[in-house]
Amino acid sequence: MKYRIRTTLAAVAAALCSAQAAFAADKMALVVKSLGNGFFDAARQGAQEAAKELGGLEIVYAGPAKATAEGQVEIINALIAQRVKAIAISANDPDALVPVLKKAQQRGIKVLSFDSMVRKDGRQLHLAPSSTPMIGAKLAALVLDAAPAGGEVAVLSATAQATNQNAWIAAMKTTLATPPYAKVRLVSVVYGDDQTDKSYREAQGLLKSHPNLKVIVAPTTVGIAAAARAVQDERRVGQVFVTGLGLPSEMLGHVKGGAVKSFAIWNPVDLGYSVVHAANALVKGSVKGVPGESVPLGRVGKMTLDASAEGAMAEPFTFNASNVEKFAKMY
Ligand code: RAM
Repeated sequence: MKYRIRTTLAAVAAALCSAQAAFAADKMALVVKSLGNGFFDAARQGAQEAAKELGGLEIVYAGPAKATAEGQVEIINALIAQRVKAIAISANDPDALVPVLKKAQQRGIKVLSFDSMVRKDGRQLHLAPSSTPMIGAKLAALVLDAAPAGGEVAVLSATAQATNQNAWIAAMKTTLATPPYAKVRLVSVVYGDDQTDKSYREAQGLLKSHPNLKVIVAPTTVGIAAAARAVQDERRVGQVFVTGLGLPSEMLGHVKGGAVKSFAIWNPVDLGYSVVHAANALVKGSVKGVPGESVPLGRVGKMTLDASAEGAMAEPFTFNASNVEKFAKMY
């Protein structure tokens, strides 16, 4: 009996394998700003979870070594040749990718941006992690949490062309111009290009050129970790506080070490998961990317597209010594 069950199982497994070979899985590409970024690694994990849940999908994860639009253009051309069904991209430039993404759409590929937006005519919809004004207000609140008496503040961003960081910095400036922030003075904005080394050097430069600096606010997970390390290495813990958008797993040591009091982020696993659900709805034709549409995001819920076919996932969540350890195990 036992033997017969085993044989049957083996036969079923063999049948499944040949069925899989006969009906090759649909390929869906997740194109990230650059490889080696923990934020996108977490998004990839979520994308794979969604692919498994939906079935018959294969995630092609790709990104250039450095966060440039040129690198992403090359990748998209290769993906067009591979006949992927959908391309979900976190863009290194809102405009430079539009021509190649239009070409992809002409070949029947569904295109959406997530995290960092592509201009409206280059994609069908955009999945933002959270609303831009909300992220801007959160960054400003974090600055005041780091330096309640105000003082000099500098921004360490990602690349100068990044749609998401530029929009968040603009929104933060709007909030900083309101009365509760009268004592906060923004002295500099520098770019670490989402490279650890360059971000570290830029943070060191800020510490040198602004001896009275109170806060470095980095709206990038790569930048915030590098800035915290620079503050620690330069023995400025307690004088200069680092805040912004970070991964609990990468910030735990810096919260414990005192360079960071608090920071924020949304769940990057959920972001990757949600974008695959949105891409799948475009491929299936149940979502077209028109304003007002409701886009199903699986276990995350749904989002409604605004007049620019943009939707937001969730509110940013704040971390500090009370909760960072728990979330560090997740992302
Ligand atoms: C970096 C990237 C990404 C951004 C996060 C917060 O990992 O720049 O685009 O969303 O930071």
